[in-house]
Amino acid sequence: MIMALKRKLKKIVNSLSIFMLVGCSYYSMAGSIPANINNVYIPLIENDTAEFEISENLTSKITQEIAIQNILKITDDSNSDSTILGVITSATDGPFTFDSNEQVDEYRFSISLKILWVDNENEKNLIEKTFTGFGNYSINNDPSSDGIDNDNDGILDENDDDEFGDSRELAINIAINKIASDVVNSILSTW
Ligand SMILES: [Ca+2]
Ligand SMILES: [Ca+2]
Repeated sequence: MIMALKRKLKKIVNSLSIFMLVGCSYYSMAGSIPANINNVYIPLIENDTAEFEISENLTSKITQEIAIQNILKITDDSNSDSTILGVITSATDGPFTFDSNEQVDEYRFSISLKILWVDNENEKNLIEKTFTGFGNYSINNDPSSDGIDNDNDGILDENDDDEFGDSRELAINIAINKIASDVVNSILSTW
């Protein structure tokens, strides 16, 4: 199954290069989604990184967001109208900012996910794009009192209902939620 998907991915990437050579735009078939696309199959996102679990969490979050937005019917049948293939190409976790004593002030957890949304009947890409999400955190303080706007929404610490719990775990979830929301917006923008 995975091998078949990989072959398919490779085939798509190859045909994509040809498109790029002849100068066609490869991202987004702006305008309307093909009438033949009613459902989507979302296999487990591949993980090229050593960061375990984010693959399952990303896959279920993206699936959940598509279901909530009621964009496309989710199917577990690979003979679907369309397929979303994802590969986590990087996951980094490290010092992001330093204070005046050169001590780490903020850490940043960052994930990059390459997404292909494929029209299976016509064997073409509806979306081919890399999405990035990140969350900032402190290893010394709780997210609700670390002075960091962890989810980058302009609301800080105790004023933000989203800033609580384990700081690194929160940063990972923020990154995953951001990517899932951007993927859904990207699908919607092809309408
Ligand atoms: Ca915030
Ligand atoms: Ca905070």
